[in-house]
Amino acid sequence: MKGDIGLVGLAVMGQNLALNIARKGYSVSVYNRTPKRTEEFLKEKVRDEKIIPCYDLKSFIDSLEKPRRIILMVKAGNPVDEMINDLLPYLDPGDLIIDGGNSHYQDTSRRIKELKEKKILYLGMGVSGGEFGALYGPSLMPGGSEDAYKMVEEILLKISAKTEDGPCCTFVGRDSAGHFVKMVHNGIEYAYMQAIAEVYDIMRKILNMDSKEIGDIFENWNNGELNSFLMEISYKIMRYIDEEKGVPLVELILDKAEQKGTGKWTAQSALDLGVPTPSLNLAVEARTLSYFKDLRRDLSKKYERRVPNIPLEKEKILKDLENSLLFSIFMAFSQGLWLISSASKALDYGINLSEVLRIWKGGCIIRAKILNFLREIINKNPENVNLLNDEKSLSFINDKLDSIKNITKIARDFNLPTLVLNSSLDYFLSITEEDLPANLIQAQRDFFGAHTFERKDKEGIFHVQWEKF
Ligand code: NBP
Repeated sequence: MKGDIGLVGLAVMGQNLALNIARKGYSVSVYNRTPKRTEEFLKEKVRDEKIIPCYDLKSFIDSLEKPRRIILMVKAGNPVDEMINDLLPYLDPGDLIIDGGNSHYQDTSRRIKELKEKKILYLGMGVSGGEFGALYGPSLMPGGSEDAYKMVEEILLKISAKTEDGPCCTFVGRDSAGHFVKMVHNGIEYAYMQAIAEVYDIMRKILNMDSKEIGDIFENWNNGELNSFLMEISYKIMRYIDEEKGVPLVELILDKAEQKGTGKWTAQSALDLGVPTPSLNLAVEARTLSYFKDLRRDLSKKYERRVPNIPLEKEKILKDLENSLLFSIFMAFSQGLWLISSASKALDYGINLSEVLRIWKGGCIIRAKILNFLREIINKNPENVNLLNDEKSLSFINDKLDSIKNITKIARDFNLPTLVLNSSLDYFLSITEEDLPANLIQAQRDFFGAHTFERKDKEGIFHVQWEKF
């Protein structure tokens, strides 16, 4: 038996993706740098799936149908380059490598160029959905050359998640478009998670709700407009009881958030491309701040906070919290899509935003009911780079504006940080304000650096001597 497709890297994602492909009727050759992992995979996970274990690269390559199609699911960064270099001597022109890891999009661009010279096709493919998604249907974001995509389209469509709008896989765009879109997906994911966490903080510390009660409210929200994977797992987390201590496990988890870099890359690329994404950026900062647990503990003792005696209407605050989450999530998606659209123009990706929203509807971590609403807005005017620029958005946002103002004010009064909720509101207030104080910034720049300025009252570029030396 020959392998229809090969997969390298049998950690959690690779194992599940291999099983998913094999369960769709394909034969899958697998290889892992450390043979023990392949042996364990075979023993513990593989049943009657057509999996061909290979323990050296030559037999792996020989086991594959030509032209060869090989998915890499190895750790992002150097391991991808090392693996490509190890594979190259065995490959023939026309063979295809697909990097399914979270590679930086600039690495993917470089690899596409390098491999094109060697006549090897390459796809950079974002895969979202974690281990469950990889096994039962991920959201797949392949980008590169369309010819390369055609070589694996059938398999990718079959293994991806399905919604009423079709399989959650499409050819995202040219060059590193797939990994760029996956990166921004993760940037939005950071903001989405942080917004939920900030709302949770207000519920537990200001409304004095316990985890079970918070779980019930989250479940209730999940049945409405906030329906989403992240809302669903959040209410399930609230109900999970630690066997040893008999209390909700979430209350025992140390408040230090880890990160693997895709959120930071999103913020960096937004800064490079000059697109405002404060909600995404502040979500990264929130994780970084959380990491300084010891310092926070020490400083919290020095700067004691008084709890104000303000009357609270719990039901109203809960409604405002639900609205604030919707508001912030809308802003996170709006910023992320603006970033994708700018990158698509700057890097000539040719990305279709409606298609991106469609393939995010199932399988991935940011799948959410709100995507239908966002897609309607994009479909009305595909050139609309800013989702706020729409009649439907206008009423959606106006309905929630008082709520987010109220919530961010209450959080301030009670000394609670709400980086993403605040930045979502400030982003909105900035982008919808005609007259910003940037005139003073320009004057200051011209004062100390002769950087010049434009004027409202006449055309031209100006500089004045603000002070006699
Ligand atoms: P990891 O990111 O933990 O990578 C482990 C795999 O990389 C193992 O198979 C390991 O082989 C292999 N590897 C390493 Br490390 N260095 C190597 C090298 N120099 N040459 C060859 N192989 C090497 O695995 P993962 O969590 O399954 O993720 C795989 C990819 O998918 C990553 O890029 C990740 O960011 C991305 N991703 C992960 C998730 C998720 O939920 N985990 C979701 C979406 C995307 P070994 O067994 O010999 O050490």
